[in-house]
Amino acid sequence: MDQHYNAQAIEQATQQHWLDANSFAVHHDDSREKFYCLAMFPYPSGQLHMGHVRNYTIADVIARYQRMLGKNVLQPMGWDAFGLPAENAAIKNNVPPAKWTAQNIDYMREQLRRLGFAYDWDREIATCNPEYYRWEQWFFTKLFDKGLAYKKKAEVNWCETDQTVLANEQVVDGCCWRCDNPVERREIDQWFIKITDYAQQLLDDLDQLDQWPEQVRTMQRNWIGRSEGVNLRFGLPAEPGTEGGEVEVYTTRPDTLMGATYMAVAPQHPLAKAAAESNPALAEFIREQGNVKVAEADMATMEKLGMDTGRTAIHPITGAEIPVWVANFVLMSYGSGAVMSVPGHDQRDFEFATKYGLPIVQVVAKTTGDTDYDTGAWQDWYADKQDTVSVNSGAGFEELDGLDFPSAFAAIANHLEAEGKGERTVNFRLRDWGVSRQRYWGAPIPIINCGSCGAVPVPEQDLPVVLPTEVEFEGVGSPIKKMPEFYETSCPKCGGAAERETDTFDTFMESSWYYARYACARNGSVMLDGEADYWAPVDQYVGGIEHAILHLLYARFYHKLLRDEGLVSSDEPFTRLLTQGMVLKDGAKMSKSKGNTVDPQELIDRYGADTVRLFSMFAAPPEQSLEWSDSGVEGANRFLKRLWKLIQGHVEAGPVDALAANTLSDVEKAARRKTHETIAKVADDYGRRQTFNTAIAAVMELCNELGKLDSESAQARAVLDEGLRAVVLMLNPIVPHACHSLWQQLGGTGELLDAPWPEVDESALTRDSIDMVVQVNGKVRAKMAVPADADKDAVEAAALAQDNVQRFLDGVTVRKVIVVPGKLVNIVAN
Ligand code: L3U
Ligand code: ZN
Repeated sequence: MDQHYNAQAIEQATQQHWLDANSFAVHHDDSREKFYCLAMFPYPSGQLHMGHVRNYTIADVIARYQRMLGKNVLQPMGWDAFGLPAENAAIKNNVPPAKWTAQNIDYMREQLRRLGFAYDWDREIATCNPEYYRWEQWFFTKLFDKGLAYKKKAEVNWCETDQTVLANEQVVDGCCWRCDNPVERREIDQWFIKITDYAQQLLDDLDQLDQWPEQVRTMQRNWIGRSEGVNLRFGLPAEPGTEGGEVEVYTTRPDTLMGATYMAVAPQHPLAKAAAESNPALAEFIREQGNVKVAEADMATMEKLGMDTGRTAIHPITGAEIPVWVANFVLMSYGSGAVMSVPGHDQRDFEFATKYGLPIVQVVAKTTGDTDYDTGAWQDWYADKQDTVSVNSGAGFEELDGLDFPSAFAAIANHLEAEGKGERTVNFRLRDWGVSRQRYWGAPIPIINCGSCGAVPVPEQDLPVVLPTEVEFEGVGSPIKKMPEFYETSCPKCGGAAERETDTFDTFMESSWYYARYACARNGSVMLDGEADYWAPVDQYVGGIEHAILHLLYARFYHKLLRDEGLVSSDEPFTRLLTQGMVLKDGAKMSKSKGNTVDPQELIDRYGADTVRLFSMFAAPPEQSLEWSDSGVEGANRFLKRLWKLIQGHVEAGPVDALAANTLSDVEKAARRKTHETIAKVADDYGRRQTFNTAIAAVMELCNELGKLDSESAQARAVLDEGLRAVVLMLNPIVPHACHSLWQQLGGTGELLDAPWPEVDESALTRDSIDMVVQVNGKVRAKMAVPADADKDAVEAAALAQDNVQRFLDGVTVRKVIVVPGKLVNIVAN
């Protein structure tokens, strides 16, 4: 045995052993419970970041722990290989994205191996391989056939710098999530997938996900944004040159309809355009607004501008005529492009009305708290619908006054429905998923555009549509858009000349189903086979909170699509979710642009993988951010050295007697109790709480305790032996290389990877005595040890007998003695 802890040698030998034994390859096994543990696969950006190390260590610890519980554990790894970074690097360094990506994958794979992660590499996938994306293309044609994929012209977020369309979610504060430049809006032909058809299911099934962080479920709920409201119609009187008719609006607050004092329409609304024909100023305003490109995310904060159309609309209940305005914050692409404005109870409408001198009417009053309504200043309660009643409903509608929100909602909705002027409707904030990207480095959209047949899906036998990888970049545009040999083709339907779609898929398409493909990664004849249904759903998913909405929602949606295609039978892809926190340095997020990164490779080279793993698990609970600390890394390394020395000393002292538990001294009993208490705690920390840092702290404490045992006593050495074996088993998920070696040195049987998790000996947990606190009138006055089996009277008597307690009871009368078993005694006296 090595005198000193030599991490590099130990880790190399252990990894070679795992490699030779193919230790992490797994197969279908119905005799054991399966456990599928997955960490979000990386973009092959070049090298591992400390954030990756943290993410993948957490998942590895869980996987290894579950394996010790006897489960059939799958932990795969792969590459989210398409996307902008490869393309940008290609443009910058003049290397084709395919080559750049392959090099990065090779380097990062080596780094992951060096960290000792227990991956079944036989299942590795890279999403840029045609063997992978062909199935995505195939599935898209299925969706097309079902009417779930469709093409439409739509206003999109356009990044001029990256020359691409961005999903709403990729726009952060009005800027591109990648390059941070301001985003514009444009009209362009796009492919969409109908996630809105699944909005209700996606919402309802959140209730099943009781092992997800509540925060993530809330974010998804808000993103889906279900609302119950009313679609209602205002009349339009005929005007010179127009016939009149109706304008439809949607509102979630029909209870405030009596306070609608004007209507606002989008600049592109037909009504606005018609009115502009005889109103040059209005025409100019509309033209100006059409030129302003505002990202959707900025709509809420931008300056609100409007102009009167001179037209009026007829209130569906009162018949009153209200003015119709054009407003820049009303979007043609949302709903009908028109809204009813209730300035009394909507802040945006209030600001607009104040600015343009439109009437503000209070129709809802607060029944609790501050209830003064002042049209001169907005107060947040004006928008409340709780503890409120309707007021000022107007002559003839007095029966509405005094109704609370649900009753007023119902009364008005009923009235509108009876009159044929509106219907109750459920609305979602969620929009269909735009999957087209005008970029090169992605999976080609398997569609052929034919002049006579329109969009025709590529037939199954012609898949995959392979992305050419021998390409040259001129500027940012996609090279395949300039390659006739790629896009010139013939129509599968009519045989005429036709052109391929040159847009590629959003990379979230690949990451929406990769977890299922790992189950049958090498199956070349189908997308998913029975193995997918054996392994899915993922039992534990680990990844960053930045994916709380997009990726996790798309993957949930995709899983339901796969289910409805008969490819899996579960409803949800990820049973339990852990979202790990950021890695910070000096309080800031570690990032290349901030120049505050710590290269994990340097640390591995210097201290070894186990130290890096131990530090990243010890420094913080997984869901919180981890503050980088050099001394923390050194501390982790020192602990491993001490553990190594402790076990070495023990082993060198020779064979150990059998443990005779009922002959132990008090000190030995206490040490043994600590061992078994720690086993129970660590199991709970790993399994239920997932607080690996407290587990490590408990093991460290145990090591300290064990180190104090008398090395001359045979039974003390037996206790130590039991304790050290438990330590090695408990630390195995976190520092598997060192533990592999230590296990052998301790004479542990079999492969540590599959050693069963240590059992808690309940009899070792019993205590002879318990430490209790004694208070007099709530102040601690004494500490005492009482026999563990002492009854209440005995505890009371012992408490009263304490010297210091007696001192405080001098001259007063004991009124009451409260005993909290195992903890404290409080004596009330005066
Ligand atoms: N390929 C995507 C990705 O995020 C994942 C798909 C499933 C959509 C975590 C950090 C990140 C994610 C602090 C970092 C995992 C960097 C892979 C990464 N990570 N920090 N790929 O390569 O936590 O949250 O960007 O779970 O600085 O590592 O990240 S990735
Ligand atoms: Zn055709």
